[in-house]
Parts: sequence; structure tokens; C-alpha cells
Amino acid sequence: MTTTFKDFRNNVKPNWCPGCGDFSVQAAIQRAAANVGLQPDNLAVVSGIGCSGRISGYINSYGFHGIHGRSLPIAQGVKMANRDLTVIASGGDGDGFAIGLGHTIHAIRRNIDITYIVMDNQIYGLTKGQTSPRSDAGFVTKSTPEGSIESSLSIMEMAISAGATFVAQSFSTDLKDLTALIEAGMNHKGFSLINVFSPCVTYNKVNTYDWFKQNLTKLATIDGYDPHNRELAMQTLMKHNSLVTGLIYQNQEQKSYQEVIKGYSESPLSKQELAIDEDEFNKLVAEFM
Ligand SMILES: Cc1ncc(C[n+]2csc(CCOP(=O)(O)OP(=O)(O)O)c2C)c(N)n1
Ligand code: SF4
Ligand SMILES: [Mg+2]
Repeated sequence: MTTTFKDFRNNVKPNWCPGCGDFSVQAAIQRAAANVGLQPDNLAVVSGIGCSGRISGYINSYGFHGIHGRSLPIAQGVKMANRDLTVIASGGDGDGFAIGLGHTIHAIRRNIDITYIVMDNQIYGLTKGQTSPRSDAGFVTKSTPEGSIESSLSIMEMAISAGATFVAQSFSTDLKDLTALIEAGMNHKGFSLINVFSPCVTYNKVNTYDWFKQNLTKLATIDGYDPHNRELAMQTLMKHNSLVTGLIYQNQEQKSYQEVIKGYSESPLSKQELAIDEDEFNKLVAEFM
């Protein structure tokens, strides 16, 4: 049975502020899931904590609203237990690049086959507007009334340096491009990171929709850009201060974690008979007594 984005809708009304960028990210995930031919029970959306973290509750699929900064460990566990599921991890810039940064780096270098979508509003939205590692130096918030004295983390360069095999960036209003990138991420055999500029209209009055429209460059408009050239990807990011959208880098040669791990069964763990008989149980107990 073919699906449309409507099959991935549920009856929960998002409580994001009107105009929040996260609405479009939700719509893009729903469209991408239908476009790659998934059924709702083929998809698991795992999220962290933040306004963005609510997304797992707004999509008709398996959903897991985890804890702050831990969407990736949960998503990786889900994928390892059931390789048949398409797994999306999602959350905010605080979730993935502050408290969860260690998990992000290690999931990248592990190259496990999941798609990680970050709703990057360059602020902590849920907790009412403090700086995140993605806030620019000088950014004024309640927690930095004289302007942030820390610089913003260049997440795309960091991901490529850490060995990422799929790195993309998008803007939440570019629904068509964002949907296509999510589809490409789902089809990529390995870890895909998609950072989405998703404006917080309530607390970030600097990085607004207009600001992004004026400052972003689409990679598709750069003559000769080749997303398979790692060096060119780094140079382009540096030249444009990372304010580019599109597929930045992809390496299709490297095998995913699932392809190289020994003893990883073709049949998902979640579908195996895990019970043991009484003899085996007694043997095990005796071994540890
Ligand atoms: C362990 C832990 N530390 C801190 C918090 C408080 N907290 C909740 S959401 C959040 C940051 C939210 O920012 P982000 O991840 O960027 O998501 P957004 O709300 O901007 O979408 C923080 C610090 C928490 N819930 N748990
Ligand atoms: S506070 Fe910001 S990030 Fe949170 S729902 Fe409102 S606009 Fe979106
Ligand atoms: Mg945020």
C-alpha cells in the first residue's frame, strides 16, 4: 500500500508557537517518509528534550520522547534491536551540540544507519531563551545580558572532521529541499546528519527568517560544487561561514556499523525468540554461583 504524508499525521496538535520553524521540519519528515515508501510502522522517531523534542509525539509512527541530549543512544539502540526500522533521531541544537555533543561525535564516527535531524534555532527555546553552543558571539539573552563571550560551534566542519559520511544543512522554509535531503539521508547506508535552521520566533530575534534569507547560500548555485569532495566541502564551509544549504558531503564507500559488526543477525533481535529452556537457565545460574 502506498502512503502519503497524511498517513504520518496523528491527532495531536503541536503546541509550538505560531511561526516556529519546527512545523516545517515535521511536515518534511512526514513527506519524506511517504516518498521513500514507508508505512507508519516501518518508522521510529526518537527525540530529546526541548521544544523540538516534541516532534516524536506529532508523527504517526513509533515514537520515543527520551531525555535531554540522549536521543542518539536511544535511536542507536532501537536500530540495533530492529534493523528493519527506519530510525530518525531528532532534537534541538542544545540537545545535540551541548549536553549531547559526546553522543553526536561518537554516533558520527560509528556510522550507524540512522538519520539525525537537528532543529537548530541557535538558542534554548524550551527553557525560555538562553544561549546554546550554536549562538553567535555577542548574542544577547537573559543568560548573557552583555552578549555571549563564547564563539559558535561550526557543527558541519566538526562533523566532517569526525568522519561523517553524510552531512547536510537546510532551512525549514525550503520544504521541498529539506524533504529531498531527509529522503537522501534515509536512503544513505550509514549515519546522516541534517542540521536544519529552524527559527525560534519567540526568543531569537536575531537569526530570523529574513536573516537566513539574506545570509544563506544554496550549494546548488555554486558552480562546480561536488559533495563527494571532502576538501572542497571544508573550504566551502569556511568561505561561507557555514551558512550554506544542501548536501555538503557524502561518502558512499564507507560501510555502515551494521555492515561490519560481527555476529549481527540478519533477523532483527526484536523478532527473535529470546526465551531459554530450564536446562540452559540452570546451567547459566550454576556458572555464576
Ligand atoms: C539533564 C537536563 N538538563 C537540563 C535540562 C533543561 N533543559 C530542557 S530543554 C533544554 C535546552 C533546549 O534547547 P534545545 O535543545 O536547543 O531545544 P529547543 O527548545 O531550542 O528546540 C534544557 C537545558 C533538562 N531537561 N535535562
Ligand atoms: S519557544 Fe521558540 S522553539 Fe519553542 S515553540 Fe516557540 S518558537 Fe518554537
Ligand atoms: Mg534550540
